[in-house]
Amino acid sequence: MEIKSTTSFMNPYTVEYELAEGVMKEPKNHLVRNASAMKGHYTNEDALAKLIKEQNDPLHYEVFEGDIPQEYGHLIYGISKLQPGVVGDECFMTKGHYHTIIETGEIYLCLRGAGYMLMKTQDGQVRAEKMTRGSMVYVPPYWAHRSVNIGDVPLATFYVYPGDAGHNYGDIEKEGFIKRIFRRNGEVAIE
Ligand code: PAN
Ligand code: ZN
Repeated sequence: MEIKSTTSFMNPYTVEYELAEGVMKEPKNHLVRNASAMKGHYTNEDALAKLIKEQNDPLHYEVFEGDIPQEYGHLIYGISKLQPGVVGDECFMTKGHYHTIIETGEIYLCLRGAGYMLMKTQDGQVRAEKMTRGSMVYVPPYWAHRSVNIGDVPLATFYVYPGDAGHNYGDIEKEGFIKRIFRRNGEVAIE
């Protein structure tokens, strides 16, 4: 067996999920982003500052991940769990990113909650795919992606993407996503 320098050898293994709750049992990595990590992303900066102050910088979203080498050939998988809520009237969302290797896609399977996968290309195309339990969104290569929670419970998605993809947050911090998702009197608006 030839093992290439690009791709570490690993033994197969199994991970258990609590599918109804959207929980990965015994994740190896746990990333937490509180509301303060979202400065600059929402339209209403004052509403975000108020939320951070009044609720003592509450949890915004978490990522639970397996311990997979960030290498060509491997597949990085995990659960993204985004809290419900609004900043002003804009729905809670993740920062969003392009992959550093932009020719890499991603699969998202919604396990719990309701939301959108908001996507954009560098030349300004925008798409929003609805996610409810059982929806799988294919994020093709070249599309930046951000999850948005439009519901009242956490939005939990299972994702998998190529190990060497990497994350480019800087361009989204500069460009934004063009469209935003709001909730007003129970109605969802994409504007
Ligand atoms: C996901 C995201 C996760 C958190 O694992 O990283 O949902 O969102 P942000 O990365 O935008 O903070 C993914 O798309 N990985 O490539
Ligand atoms: Zn991604």
